[in-house]
Amino acid sequence: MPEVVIDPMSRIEGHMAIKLMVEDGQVVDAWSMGMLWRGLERVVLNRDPRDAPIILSRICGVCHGVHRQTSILAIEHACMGEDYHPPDNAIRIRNIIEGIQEIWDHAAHLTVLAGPDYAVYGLAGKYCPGLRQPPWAPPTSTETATSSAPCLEIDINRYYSLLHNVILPVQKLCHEAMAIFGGKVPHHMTALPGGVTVTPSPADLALAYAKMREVKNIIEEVYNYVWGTFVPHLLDEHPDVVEAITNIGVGVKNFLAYGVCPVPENNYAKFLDGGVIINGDRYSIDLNEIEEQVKYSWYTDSSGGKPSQEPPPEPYYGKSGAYSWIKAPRYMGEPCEVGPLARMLVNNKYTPISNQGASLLDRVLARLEEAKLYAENILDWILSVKPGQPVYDTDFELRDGEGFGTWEPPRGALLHYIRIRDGKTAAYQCVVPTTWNASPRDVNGKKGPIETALIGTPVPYDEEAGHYDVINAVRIVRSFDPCLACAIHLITPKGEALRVPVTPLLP
Ligand code: NFE
Ligand code: MG
Repeated sequence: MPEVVIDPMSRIEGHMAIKLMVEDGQVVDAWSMGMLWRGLERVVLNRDPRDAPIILSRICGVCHGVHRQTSILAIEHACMGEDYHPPDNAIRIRNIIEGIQEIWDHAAHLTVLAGPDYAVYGLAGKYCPGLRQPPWAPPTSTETATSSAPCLEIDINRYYSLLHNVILPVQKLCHEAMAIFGGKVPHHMTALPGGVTVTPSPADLALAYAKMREVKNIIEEVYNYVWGTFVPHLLDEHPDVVEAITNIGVGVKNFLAYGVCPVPENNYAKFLDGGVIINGDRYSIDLNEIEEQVKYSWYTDSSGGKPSQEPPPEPYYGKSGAYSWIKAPRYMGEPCEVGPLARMLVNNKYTPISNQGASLLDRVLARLEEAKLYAENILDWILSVKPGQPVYDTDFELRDGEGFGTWEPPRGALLHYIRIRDGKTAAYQCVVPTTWNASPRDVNGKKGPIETALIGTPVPYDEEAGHYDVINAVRIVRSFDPCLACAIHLITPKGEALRVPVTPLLP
């Protein structure tokens, strides 16, 4: 049976590879592989716990703020207990930073991480001749799509126009606004256990408000175009395309979200709530139900377990049967999809177009839904900051204990766990969104969400080009917005360069 390997898979954000088994032009099996080994969970051990948020922010240059935030929440829980809240102003400023991160990041997805897959190729699975771009390179042709290819209205010129007139301005405004609250971007530096160190003046708030109002207007324009023109056009004129993109990329149909952004004005209820949907049933989150498995990961078998009990990850490259540096997190033993679609479904804020409850198209549209939600609310959050009121809790004290931080970065549910002993970090674990979505098989052989989503995808053999056309498989993987830097988060603790072949023998 033909094997098709897509490697590298991600445009930026670490090294991912996908292996497909193809039969009769369809994917019949799939393997998701994280091909980089990093290691920040080990780097923070035996250090002052307050180093952890600063070091762990460097897990990723894309969702940088979220690891700092989640680490801070874990430390606050460990030191001050489960019900601890820093001053309301600090919570508001942290929420604003998160909201801006979400909008910026969803725009990045459209800009480089997934957008070109739709601009350069037709939606129905055939690519537009003359517009194919080599991997990792900018498009070299500016020819418009031929009318014979099913490209709808999307072509490379429209993509460039979208990029220059919509997405880059949004990203620029977002970063300018985030720097007002975070001091700099990426890796903002104002949040710390006990609060934040920034005291925005009324003029700062007015400037941030003006920038984010502009962002809101642009996001709303895109949203209105997509729902007012693009989707109706698709449904009316191209039912075959709708059929195709709502029937592929369905996934495991289990969804998990921890919830995010406690709102002081609403008794600290989360702006987006947490919950888990397994086989259609809804549960509240119980962190004890989470386990990271390593049967198919390049770690020693004792490296897995519940996040509060796992030892630091011990690499075992070459382990028999293993094929990824990513672990396999499971909830009640089940693989779960995390991310915008999971959040929107858990919060009843999105109704899937696919009658299967999830699809490639639904994952993309849920991300847009979430961008609009943040853009609408962030203006009120900026207005809610009260200049002159405290931003730091002087009663915060570093104490021994253990704690969880949970949060919702753009790509989904994020958990950090810390144990503090004798004033030092004695144990640390991060269970990261892409670890869930891009996970390999588990002890029971259950595939991860991306692996499952790929099954059944049409991968026709292109006689003329002499290879399989994998664009739909690529789109499905990228609809999860994978970030491998986040998913693996490890470097060698001795600071030595570690060399491994990036295309090892596969099982
Ligand atoms: Ni590197 Fe990240 C987000 C986190 S994904 S981007 O969003 O945490 O695994
Ligand atoms: Mg981890």
